[in-house]
Amino acid sequence: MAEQQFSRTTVTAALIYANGPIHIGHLAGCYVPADIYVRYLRATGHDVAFISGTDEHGVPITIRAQKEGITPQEVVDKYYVQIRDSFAEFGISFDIYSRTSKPAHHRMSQDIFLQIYDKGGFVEETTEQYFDPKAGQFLADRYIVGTCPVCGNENAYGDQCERCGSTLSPTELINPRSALSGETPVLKPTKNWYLPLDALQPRLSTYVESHPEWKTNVAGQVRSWLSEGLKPRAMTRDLDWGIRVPLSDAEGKVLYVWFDAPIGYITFTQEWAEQVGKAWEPYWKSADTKLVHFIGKDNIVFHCLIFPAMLLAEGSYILPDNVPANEFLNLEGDKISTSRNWAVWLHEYLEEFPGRADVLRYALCANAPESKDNDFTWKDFQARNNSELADNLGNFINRALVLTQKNFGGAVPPVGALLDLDRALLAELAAAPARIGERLATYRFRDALAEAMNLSRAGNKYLAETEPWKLAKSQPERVPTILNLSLQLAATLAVVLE
Ligand code: B3M
Ligand code: ZN
Repeated sequence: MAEQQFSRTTVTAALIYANGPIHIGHLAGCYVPADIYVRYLRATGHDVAFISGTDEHGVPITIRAQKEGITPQEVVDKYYVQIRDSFAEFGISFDIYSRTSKPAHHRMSQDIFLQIYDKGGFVEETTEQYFDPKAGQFLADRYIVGTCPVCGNENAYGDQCERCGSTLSPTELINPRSALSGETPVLKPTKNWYLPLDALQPRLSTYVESHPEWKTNVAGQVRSWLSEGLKPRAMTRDLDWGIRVPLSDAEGKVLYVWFDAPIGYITFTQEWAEQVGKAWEPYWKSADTKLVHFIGKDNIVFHCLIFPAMLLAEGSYILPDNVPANEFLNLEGDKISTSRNWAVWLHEYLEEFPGRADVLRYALCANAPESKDNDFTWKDFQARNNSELADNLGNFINRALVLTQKNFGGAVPPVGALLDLDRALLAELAAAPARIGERLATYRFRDALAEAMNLSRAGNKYLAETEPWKLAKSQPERVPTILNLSLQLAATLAVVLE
């Protein structure tokens, strides 16, 4: 579908759990590329909605609350504000940054659940689930840990193994234990509503096959899940923190957090559209809308298979056109970890380097884990700041502007007769925006940035070859042309880097 013409683009960036601050791994994996893509679309005159917010349900929130000795509501209130403010200061240009705890989102999630339910889209099933008698509650998702049946990781969660990426059900874990009490849980029957991913698999396969342009790291994961065969997945949970299941026989049950969270993209689009006086439906229901989800690689299955399955079951929504997920960014050779406090936290960076958000944006884009895991090191950050931003880009812009100031009082001088090297530079200038744009449009942000920096390099080479600072006496008629072209290049750099 690469050639399809779209009238508008809905761009989402993952709804991070409001259970901790933002770190550079989140930024490199999802938010910086999403922001670059949106800025590119806006700059080229596209109609775009850039949607994000916090995910405020699920076990990650209640576990955090237990750790901090506060209520789940206090957890999400605290981190929502911190996350929202640090993104704003960092310059991520969301159209809306909302939260899934809002009543409108509860209603939207329940409506979509009921739409699917009324169509007979769920399979109702009573199964034996793990229960912690000591804590007196069922152990969903991260409340239960055990050994991953796929890779042997001893600390896999009940819903997913973070080491190998497999999606799991609690009963698949070997040696399960409660994350609440550490006890071995008992099995107890309970009723839940399942999305029959097995029955939806043929339609999901057709959908995935219609997108051969997906990144190889994304397509590879998706194909491997499909080839293993999808299994029904419960969309409800026996928990008390979350959105109530809107059925009379579902007392004490909430929607699975991965059911309600992606619906947040829809709710927030609606909230944004109301604020700006637009209709929200075209952004989600028109075939000429391109829907793009930016996420990290641990969220691929949910965005490429489970959310599309929900949307197919509901029936009135478009499906994601692309899910350009990045891989992980490590820090100084070690996996970033919130629990081990091994991260560069965005709010701390902004305090330590006031006014220097763009240096971090630059380093994270230049070194983005687009096709494989990558490493962030402070040495590399320093080198990029000094030799790329200062010595290449800063040096060129500085020389072009200072020479213009000195020779022409800051006014743009006229172009005179052109030499071959002037024409070559103009040709490079003319070709650059399309070449960079083509890379941005196809989610190759590192390449796009490298091309922009090559343009700056070409500017330095041009100045080194023409040496306008030496020509005031010998060839004064050349100086206006050289500086005019240099300023054109500086302006182009400003636009493409913006
Ligand atoms: N909250 C996972 C995470 O924070 C999850 C993303 C939801 S996107 C709809 O990493
Ligand atoms: Zn595993």
